[in-house]
Amino acid sequence: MKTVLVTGGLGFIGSNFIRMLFGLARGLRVINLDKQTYAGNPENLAGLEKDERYQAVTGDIGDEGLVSRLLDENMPDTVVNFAAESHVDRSIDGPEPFIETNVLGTLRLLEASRKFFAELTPQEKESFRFLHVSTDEVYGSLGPEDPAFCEKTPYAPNSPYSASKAGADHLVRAYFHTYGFPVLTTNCSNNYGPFQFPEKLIPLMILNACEGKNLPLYGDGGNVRDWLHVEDHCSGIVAVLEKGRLGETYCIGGNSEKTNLQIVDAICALLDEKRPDGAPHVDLKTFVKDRPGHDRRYAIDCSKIKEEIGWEPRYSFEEGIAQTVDWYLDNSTWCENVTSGNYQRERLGIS
Ligand code: NAD
Ligand code: TDX
Repeated sequence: MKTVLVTGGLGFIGSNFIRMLFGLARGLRVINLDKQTYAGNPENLAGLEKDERYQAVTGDIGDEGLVSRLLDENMPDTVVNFAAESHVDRSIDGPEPFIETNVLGTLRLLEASRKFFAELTPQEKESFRFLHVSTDEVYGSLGPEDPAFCEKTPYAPNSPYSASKAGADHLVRAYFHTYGFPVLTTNCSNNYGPFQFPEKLIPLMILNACEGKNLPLYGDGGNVRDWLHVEDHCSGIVAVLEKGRLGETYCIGGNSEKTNLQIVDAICALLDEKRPDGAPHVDLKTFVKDRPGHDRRYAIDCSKIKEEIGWEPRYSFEEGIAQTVDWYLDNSTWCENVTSGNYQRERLGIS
């Protein structure tokens, strides 16, 4: 990798990925195309603005003209697509932006990239990669005794979010089979770690608990997710870019299945120790109305990426959650700017 076009790099995973890339290779250039939706936070990459290896572009992956111009001007050898509407609850309230960005946006990004690829020299074609970042949610929901999802599991998306990601995955697959466009797809489990927007379970619970607010558990709190530390996810993506077989998909998981109750209990226990507040934090747990169509269990079998590529997660859940709680406690300015909406002031032109 020499020049990488990253999309959605101001979000949670994309920003962690860009920081990891710069840590891996000094000579690398990164162009970050991000629409700066509510989830795109320039503070996630604070300090990089003046780095000449980094260029931030505000724009939409669905703007094919803009994507074509960025490709022609920068001649990347790698495109990594993180850009998406990513929150299941928002997709239930309003599915359309999910189709716009996740399906149509991905299509236009693919189309611009395919046309760019067609004009490359044979040598440039050899090293070009388009990696699409997807989710385990496309496989639907598991029963308690079912084997974990793997690359052969049939698609069965249950939410507008997962349906839109499934649509994008199918387009990516079709571009390989129809046009010979060099794609790779990764389907990962629930990420957690630094810089995650506090609409998602783990940061929401940490910040609510710190403020003495209720910790809302949907349904009976027994839904299971397979938690993957974001650094492990990003190292998995790098490994797939380096060693993955074109046209293949790779499942990336954390080998850490937990119920939502176990997650909240773990966070509360850590906060009792690090931020004692009189009463135990678990007293804030509240059971609320369930999410419609709430998938019961996700789990990933990562044998393929382990056997073919040699990747496996490094973080245990206990290590990862302690590091994550510490990060939120140590980064109160980032947290305040996110919860107050201040991180959007510049974009919205508010002085
Ligand atoms: P995020 O919501 O934190 O960030 C998404 C980013 O994409 C934001 O910076 C946003 O501004 C940008 N964006 C949105 N629409 C855009 C558009 N039309 N054009 C350009 N940029 C746009 O998401 P995340 O949690 O970092 O997830 C990144 C990717 O990983 C997504 O594709 C998501 O589906 C996938 N994924 C996430 C998880 C998870 O647990 N967070 C798990 C599996 C897969
Ligand atoms: O307040 C809450 N209470 C609660 O019980 C929230 C926000 C969530 N939950 C539950 C719902 C899920 O069972 O916690 C679990 C995790 O919820 P989210 O953090 O919203 O994640 P999930 O719906 O599992 O989807 C995430 O992982 C897969 C990401 O948001 C997706 O982008 C990714 O594809």
